Amino acid sequence: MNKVLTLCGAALLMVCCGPKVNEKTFVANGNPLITDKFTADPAPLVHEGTLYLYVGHDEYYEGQDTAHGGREFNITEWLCYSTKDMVTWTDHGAVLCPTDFAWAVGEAWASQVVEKDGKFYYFTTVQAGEPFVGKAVGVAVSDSPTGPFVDAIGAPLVHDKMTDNGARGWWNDIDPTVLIDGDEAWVCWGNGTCFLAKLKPNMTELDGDIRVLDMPRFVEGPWLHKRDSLYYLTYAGMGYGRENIQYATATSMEGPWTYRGELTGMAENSFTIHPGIAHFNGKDYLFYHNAVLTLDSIPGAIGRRSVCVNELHYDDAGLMLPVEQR
Ligand code: FUB
Repeated sequence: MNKVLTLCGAALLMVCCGPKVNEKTFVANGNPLITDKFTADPAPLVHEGTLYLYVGHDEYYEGQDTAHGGREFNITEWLCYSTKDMVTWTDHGAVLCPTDFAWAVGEAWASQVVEKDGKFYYFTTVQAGEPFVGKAVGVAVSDSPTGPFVDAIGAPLVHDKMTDNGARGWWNDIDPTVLIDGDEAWVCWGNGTCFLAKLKPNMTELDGDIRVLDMPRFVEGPWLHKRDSLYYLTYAGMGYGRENIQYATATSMEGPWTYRGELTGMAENSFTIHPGIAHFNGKDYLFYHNAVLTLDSIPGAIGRRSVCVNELHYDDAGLMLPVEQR
């Protein structure tokens, strides 16, 4: 009996980030959208009349303000929120943690969740241990948008040895975005270099070569979406000492891509910015983050950001109009 109880306890401990029983609701009151936690790297998913929003939980630690080289970020769980009207939101808590990947050794960076054939695939950035080393792209899967998610592969989908060690080296394999386009699925990611590959129908293997897209001033945080027959690649580009959001369009995922310039200015008080785009209830939205929130007297900073959302508009030619952050 004791042995059974011990095993159950161990199993519960191993499920770090399952669905929570104590889901809370809150009413959005402008930006930042989430005001009881620092949050970053928003990734919306619209599914059956609900918008799910996945974010990284930026957590404060002592010494953070003098850290650098990626250590200024401390994200040990990914959170999920949902809404049916962009006003009332449900906080589902942490739905995935890096500890849910046996090969991970550290924290969590940006992600995107997509749905295919009733399964939800969480493409995310994980710090990998030996033999992979460096930031890697992992995939977790669930039957529900709020988890529990489990590692779908048992190893990274993309790791450092699979891509050129160009700009940023060990952390160029971050920030996956996935577009499902009919029978095809594409994954794009990168820091310093913008990588693109096809996914096999199982969503857990690359199909063919990894390509490099030449995106002007590309830094990180790509986001793929399609509207009518136009493809959009929106990303955090280098602005004027800090990142802003820029984008390119193409009439085919095979390219060529046409650079369309800046979509936003730089985020207030934040070196980084990170786009997430969704069409929901007849409107278009751009999610991003800044760092204006102060929590328990701890001010926002590079690793203590806040997710925001503003409406997005297109012109008659399908180009996205500049978004004012407010
Ligand atoms: O949140 C950590 C990193 O900061 C993300 O992976 C980047 O996109 C940037 O927002």
